[in-house]
Amino acid sequence: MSVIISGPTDLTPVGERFLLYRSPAPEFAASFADDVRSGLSAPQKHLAPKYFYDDLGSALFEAICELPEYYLTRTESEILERYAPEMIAAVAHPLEIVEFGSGSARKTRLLIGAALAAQDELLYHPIDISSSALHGSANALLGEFDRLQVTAYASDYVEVLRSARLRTSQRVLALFLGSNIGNYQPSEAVALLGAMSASFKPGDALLLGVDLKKDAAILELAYNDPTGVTAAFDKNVLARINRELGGRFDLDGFSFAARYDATRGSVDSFLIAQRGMVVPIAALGMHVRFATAETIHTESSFKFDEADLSRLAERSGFRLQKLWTDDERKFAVALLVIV
Ligand code: AVI
Repeated sequence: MSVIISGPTDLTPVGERFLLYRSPAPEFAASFADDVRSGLSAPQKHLAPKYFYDDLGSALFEAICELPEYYLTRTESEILERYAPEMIAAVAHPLEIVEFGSGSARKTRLLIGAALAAQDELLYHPIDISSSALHGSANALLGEFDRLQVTAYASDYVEVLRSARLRTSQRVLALFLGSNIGNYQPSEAVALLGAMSASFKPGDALLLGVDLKKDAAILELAYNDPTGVTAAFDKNVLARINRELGGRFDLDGFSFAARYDATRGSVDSFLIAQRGMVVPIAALGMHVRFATAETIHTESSFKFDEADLSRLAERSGFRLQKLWTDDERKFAVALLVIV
């Protein structure tokens, strides 16, 4: 299969079947500084979870996925292992796969394999903030599947959607796996899925991986893991401020806790100041003041039931067509179709 570059000229050929788009870096650097400034100036201090994922943060997240308490990744893989052919068969062919936040794409190979069992060739468009993750996953997948072609986007997926940079020509099966949608506040989730449905055609589909509502103790243990990997993952955002913005956070001065709020359906993560302190951040020319026990909200991880999913689909231009779950109904992969 040969690669034809048409349309956007900002795609760079990396290999015979691999094109890469790289978002201009300065945009990200500027938004990190702006978001840290506004988040740490707010009455309830907050930092956006997307900033967890520099190289160290991504490695810590991979470690979280291996924790016995963090059942999400494992359970989603089980569901895909069992139902990938059924999922692919539920969408018309030939299809292209677009993946938002592809990461290592380890689970995606199950869907790619199932798609290539149903059609001769496949175009896969992974979108991820980390270009090293894209290189690693694309090379592994291209080595495994010789009828696969990859056009990767090293960028924030909101930016890719906003810039209308994504070019697809066949039926699209989009993937947003790993409960990533859970890290958006409900109105943001509607806006993001709405942008996805607006970018594709009626009949195109989205496979959405979501963590299901369940007992608070199980949910909280998945985040308050006893080995402290999740705490290190959260504190890495402070380390990142130190490294990239000249911050002087003492990481030992903060503890970590995650609590399930059943009313909102969200596990909320916080870094908690262990004493009063003033933290300078040189690049921002600011000093951040903390009282003892003051919190920084670092992440919400929303959980869903079927009614939540139907509502989310309806509000964002989709219809919930099918739900695949594991035997214990811990996690679900939902097929949403654009109406
Ligand atoms: C990526 N995201 C779905 C994870 C979650 O479960 O909210 C991130 C995470 N945070 C702590 N552990 C895992």
